Amino acid sequence: MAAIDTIAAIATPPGKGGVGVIRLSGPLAQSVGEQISRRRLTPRQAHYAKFQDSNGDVIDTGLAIYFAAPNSFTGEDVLELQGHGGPVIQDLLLKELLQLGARQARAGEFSERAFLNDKIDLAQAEAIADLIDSSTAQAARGAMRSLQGEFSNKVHRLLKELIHLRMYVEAAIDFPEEEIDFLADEKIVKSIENVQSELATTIKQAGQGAILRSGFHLVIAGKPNAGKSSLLNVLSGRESAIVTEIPGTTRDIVTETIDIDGLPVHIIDTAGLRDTDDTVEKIGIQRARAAIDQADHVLLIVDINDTEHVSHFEFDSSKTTVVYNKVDLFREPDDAKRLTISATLGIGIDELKAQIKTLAGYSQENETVFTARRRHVTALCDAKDAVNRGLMQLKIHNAGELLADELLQAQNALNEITGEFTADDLLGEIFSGFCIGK
Ligand SMILES: Nc1nc2c(ncn2[C@@H]2O[C@H](COP(=O)(O)OP(=O)(O)O)[C@@H](O)[C@H]2O)c(=O)[nH]1
Ligand SMILES: [Mg+2]
Repeated sequence: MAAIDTIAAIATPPGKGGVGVIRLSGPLAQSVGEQISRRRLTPRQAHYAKFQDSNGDVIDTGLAIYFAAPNSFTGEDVLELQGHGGPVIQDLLLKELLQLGARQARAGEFSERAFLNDKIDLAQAEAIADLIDSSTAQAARGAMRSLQGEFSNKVHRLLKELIHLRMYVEAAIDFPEEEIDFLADEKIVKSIENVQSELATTIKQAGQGAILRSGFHLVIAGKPNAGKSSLLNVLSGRESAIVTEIPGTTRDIVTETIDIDGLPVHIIDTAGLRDTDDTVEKIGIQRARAAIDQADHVLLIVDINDTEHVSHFEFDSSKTTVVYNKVDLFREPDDAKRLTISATLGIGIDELKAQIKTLAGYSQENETVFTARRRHVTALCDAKDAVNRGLMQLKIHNAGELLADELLQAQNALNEITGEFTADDLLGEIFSGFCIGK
C-alpha cells in the first residue's frame, strides 16, 4: 500500500475576504503546523500564531488549529490555518506548506479521504457538494439532511432487509435436505413485497430530492406572439426577454432560475414555433426543439383568442401542459376547465406556480425531503427491477437460487449509492444471524 501523503488546499473561495482558510490533511499535519507557526500545537485548540517562512519572515498572522486523527473531518491528522483572505497572501502561505512537504490537494480530495476513512459514505460526500451548490434554502436543508445520513439510513435499512432475505434464502438452498418450498413460505413473499414498497417510496423521495438538487427544467414553448417571453418575465419578476408585438422576436434561448417555495425552477424561454425562411429564426426554432426534448416539462403557451393550433409540431403529451394566455382579451364565457393566464396583467400566475410545483412532484409540506442525485434514483430503480425479477423467479419457477441472485443484484445496486464494497460480508451476516447447528 502506498504511504498516505499530506494534502493542502485553500478552502475558502478565491478572492478577498476577512478570513482565508487553508486546510491540510495527512501525517505531516502537526509537524507542518508547528513549523509554520513556530509553536507547539495542542489538538482542538485555537493558537494565535505568526505564520513564517524558512527565513523567519512573517507571511501572515492568524489562527492555527490542529485536529489529531481520527477526530477530524477526513479522519486523518488535519491542520487549519485561518489567515487573511487575500489571494496573494493565501498563495504565499500555501507555497510554504508545499515546501514543508505537503502536496496540492485535488478537487474533492478531502471529502474523498473522509469517505475512504469511513467518516461519511458516498451519498453523504455527494451531499457536501450539493449543500455548497444549493440554490434555494429548501435545497440547502435537503442537502443537510442527506449529509446527516437521512438518505443513507434509508438505503442501509433496505440493504439490511435485502441481506436478511438473502441470508434466509441461501441458508435454505444450502440445506436441501430440508426441502424448503419457497413459494409456500409466505414469510419470503411478504418480505419481498415489503422491500418492493419501501423501494418504491424511496425512489419517489429520491426523485424529488434530485429535482430539489438540480432544479426543475421548464421550457416555455408555443407559436410566435403567444406571450412566452411575457410569461418568462412575469415569472422571473424582471424584463429578461424582449417582448414585442412582432412575431419571431425571441431567437436565442433565455433562461431564468426562480424559486417557487424552495423549488428551484429553470425557466427556459424559446423561439416561437412556426415555418420560416429566416435563417436566424430557423436556428432559434432548432434550439427550441432541442430544449423541448431535454425539458423535464413543457408549458405550451396558446393564445386563447387564436383557435389555430400548433399542428405541425409534435409534443410529448406526458410532459406537456397547455396554458392559455391573453385571457384578458377573451370575451366569451370560458366553461372549459383549462389553465388560463394573462402574462401581462399577472392573472392566474399564482395558480400556474402551484401547478408547476405539482408537475415537479414537489410538496413543501413534505419536511422529510432530502437531496439525492440522478444516479441514486437509477440505482434504486435497478434494485427495484432486480427485486421484481426475483419475485417472478420465485412465483414462476420456485427458484431459490435465481431469487438469491437477483437479491444480490439489488444489493449491489444499493451499495453503489453508499459506495460500500460488501465482498462477502454476507457470510458474516449468515453466521452471526443463524444458528448453523440447528
Ligand atoms: N393583452 C395581452 N397581451 C399579451 C399578453 N401576453 C403577451 N401579450 C402581448 O403579446 C405580444 C407578444 O408577446 P411576447 O411575450 O413577445 O410573445 P412570444 O413571441 O410568445 O414571446 C406582446 O405585444 C405582448 O405585450 C397577455 O396576457 N395579454
Ligand atoms: Mg418571445
